[in-house]
Amino acid sequence: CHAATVKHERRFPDDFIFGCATAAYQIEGAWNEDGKGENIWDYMTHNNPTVIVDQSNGDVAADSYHNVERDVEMMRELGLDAYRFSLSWSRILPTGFANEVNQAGINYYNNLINEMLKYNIQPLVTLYHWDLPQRLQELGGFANPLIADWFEDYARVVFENFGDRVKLWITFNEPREICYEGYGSNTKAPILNATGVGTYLCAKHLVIAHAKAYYLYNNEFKASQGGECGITISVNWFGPLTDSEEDEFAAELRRQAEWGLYAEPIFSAEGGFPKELAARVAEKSAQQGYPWSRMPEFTEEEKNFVRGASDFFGVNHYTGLLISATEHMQQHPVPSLLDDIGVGSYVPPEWLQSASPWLTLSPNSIYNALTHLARKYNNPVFYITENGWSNTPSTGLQDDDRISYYRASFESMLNTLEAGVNLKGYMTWSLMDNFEWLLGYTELFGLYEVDFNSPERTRTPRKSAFVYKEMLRTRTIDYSYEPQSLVMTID
Ligand code: GBH
Repeated sequence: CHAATVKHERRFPDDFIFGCATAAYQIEGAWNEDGKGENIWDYMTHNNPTVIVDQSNGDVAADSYHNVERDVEMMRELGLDAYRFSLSWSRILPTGFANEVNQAGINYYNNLINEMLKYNIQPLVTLYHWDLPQRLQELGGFANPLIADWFEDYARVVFENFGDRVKLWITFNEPREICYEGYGSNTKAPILNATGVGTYLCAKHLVIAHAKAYYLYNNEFKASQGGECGITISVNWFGPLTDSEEDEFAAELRRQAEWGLYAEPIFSAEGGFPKELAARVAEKSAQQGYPWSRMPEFTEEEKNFVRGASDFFGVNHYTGLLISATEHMQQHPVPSLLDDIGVGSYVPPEWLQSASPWLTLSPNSIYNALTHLARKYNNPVFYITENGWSNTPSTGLQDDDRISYYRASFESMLNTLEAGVNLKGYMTWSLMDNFEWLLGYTELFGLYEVDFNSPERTRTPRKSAFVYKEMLRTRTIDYSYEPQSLVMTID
């Protein structure tokens, strides 16, 4: 019997969906072409350029608006099952409202979708990846409850135009980044910095907007179109620094503040905001002299409307932090989300560091995050809709750190699958280098390098592209695989 010599290779199931992700403002360019309206990133980068570290913007970006064929060719080179991209609201509805539909915008996305489908590449489409029409921002954006109706109108135009071919919909990309970074601090447009108030208002209105689009799809489109509609939330792993009860509770508070605020109303059995966090904010608000809690309440009707409103849980996962009740405390504005929870965070120096200060390789963090979510929310269908690693422009094509990171992610996903988590797919961030928000073009996440100095925005595969392609082909991790050359072909 040779049982002892049989090598057990861990493999992904054949129907596991592998792909790459991008977002409209970060790649499309053509910011004012063919009738596109202005969005909050156009507005902010044009009127307040110094907020971007290299004073750049997405006016041209990777120029994907003019590169549909090349973009799909890269997907074919990699052998992707799926490609996740986002729609630019103001390219489709220039005023933000559904009074006027821009046919040129519809045509661009039709061409992209049809080109992908020619080669059996499945579209996974995000309706909103941070680029709100500027006029809607002037009316309050996500601080105005009417955003739910405006978003529903937009979603209807989207489902009507693309739903015959798109079967996987994501309403919002990363509510935390929209609400906390955009409204509760100053690291995303519209940099409102309404600390301690903006985050919670936005959170409530956003999850209701999500639910409106979800029920619109469910009630009016699903029967004929047969797709699924979910939301993507950024879920990094926040574990306790020590195994003390205090640290465990501190980590739980941080999880509630980071993603529970958006996940709990939609995916929990009870609905509504996370309890411990809500209690904290109410208590602090009273101490601070507010006549009401800075965290708004849901009516029973709203709670029941939002609860259960998702066919799957999209997770953007990048990294982890260790959380302490007493150590590694930082200063935060008062009031603010982080002051409300008042916990410390720590990153062990031995974790591999990327070009982005916030991004390290946190061991087995996909497994930690997803098994936790699966336990908490009764094991819904999960897709990892982003996961990726940054380098600086000087790294060029030899991106060995990214390869180590992706291999670690694959190991952690295999652990996750073996634990019985209902994980169905995985998208890397990103197919190609792109405009990294406030960091401009100084931190790059692409499997393909983009030459931002060439008018053609030439795309060239990095070493990691070849390794990812091999992992997709074999559905496993071969640590000995080394690309012989960096010449890419379509197989
Ligand atoms: C994703 O967010 C986004 O969906 C995607 O658009 C983006 O390009 C990608 O990450 C890479 O960053 O600057 O220290 O204030 C991931 C979650 C949260 C990660 C905000 C970066 C910036 C923190 N992001 N964080 S900081």
